[in-house]
Amino acid sequence: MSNFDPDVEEIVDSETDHELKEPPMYKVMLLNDDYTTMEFVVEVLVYVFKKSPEEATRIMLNVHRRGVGICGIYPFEVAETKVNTVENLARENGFPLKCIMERE
Ligand code: TYC
Repeated sequence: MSNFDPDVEEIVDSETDHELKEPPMYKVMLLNDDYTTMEFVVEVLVYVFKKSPEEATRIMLNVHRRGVGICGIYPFEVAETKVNTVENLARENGFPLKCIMERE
């Protein structure tokens, strides 16, 4: 009996491809809360996520209305650094702002 299974072959190929060419990407998201000021969230989006003030305001309002919103999509270590930077800035400024990452 042959072990050849075209579906398995396909999966192995695409996993190998993935590791060689495309690092796994992570969505970095802000969560809404009742205490962090809108101004601080906009500053974080400009400073950490390099958004224009207009785009930062749009993302902040989206998070404010919907509870969660995407700030950007990055490789693991970049995403992790941004999450840590946001949480450190929030803590230093006395805000409970939460930033999370999730594999794409
Ligand atoms: N809801 C906050 C307020 O009304 C603003 C806010 C927006 C907080 C986005 C966190 O990720 C956030 N001051």
